[in-house]
Amino acid sequence: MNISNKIQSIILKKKSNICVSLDYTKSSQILNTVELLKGLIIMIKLHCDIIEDFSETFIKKLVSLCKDNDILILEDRKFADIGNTFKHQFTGGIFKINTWCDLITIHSIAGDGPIKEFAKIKSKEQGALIIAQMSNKNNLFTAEYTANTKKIAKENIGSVAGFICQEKLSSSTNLLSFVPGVNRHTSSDTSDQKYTTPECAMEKGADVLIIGRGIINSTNMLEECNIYKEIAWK
Ligand code: 5BU
Repeated sequence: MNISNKIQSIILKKKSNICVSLDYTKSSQILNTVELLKGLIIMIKLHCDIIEDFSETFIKKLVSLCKDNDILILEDRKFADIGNTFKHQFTGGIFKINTWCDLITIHSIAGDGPIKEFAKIKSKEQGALIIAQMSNKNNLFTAEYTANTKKIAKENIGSVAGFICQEKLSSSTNLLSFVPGVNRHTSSDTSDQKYTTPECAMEKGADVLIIGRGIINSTNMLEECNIYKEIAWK
């Protein structure tokens, strides 16, 4: 099964389209939160390079927990370099992202080079999300850049599973829309993040909602996650 089909089948099975962004610095926080929310979410998003105690033992535990509970792992590495450097960043260093991720994020600023490289080295079930729009204020994305990014995605269906975006960008079931910057309580953070509500993101055609602090900073994560899940499912 390709990754787009797998995502859709998990969404239907778990009646959820929630990806929780686990922007924690300690591996135990990640494992504990997945354990708590495992029935409500379909995906977790990581920034592996902010985890202070990243280790092989941790990632093995995480992969096994996620596999047992139909949770996909998205590494939000935002690759943006030439194909050859991408290859080393994806497969090498201390993270060896290719050995544990289901999905990665890639910028299209370098053109289709990194995507083409990814297609060569990825496993059959891995996919890339291409960043077509961002949520924060003052970003440099333009309509033309987004249109060119859509073109790269269409030409690389199979390795590209969808977009990181703020609205639905394709009617193809092979190119899903993943929307970050979702929060039901606030419209911004103390930095540059801009939030939309879960209702608004769904109205604009999101397939998957990516929610970080809206859930992980809540005093009752389970309840809060369930509220997002129910709003989006409705
Ligand atoms: P938050 O806590 O819900 O604000 O976290 C949002 C996450 O999504 C965080 O990990 C960001 O790096 C990520 N993100 C984003 O917020 N906006 C974007 O346009 C992209 C990624 Br691309």
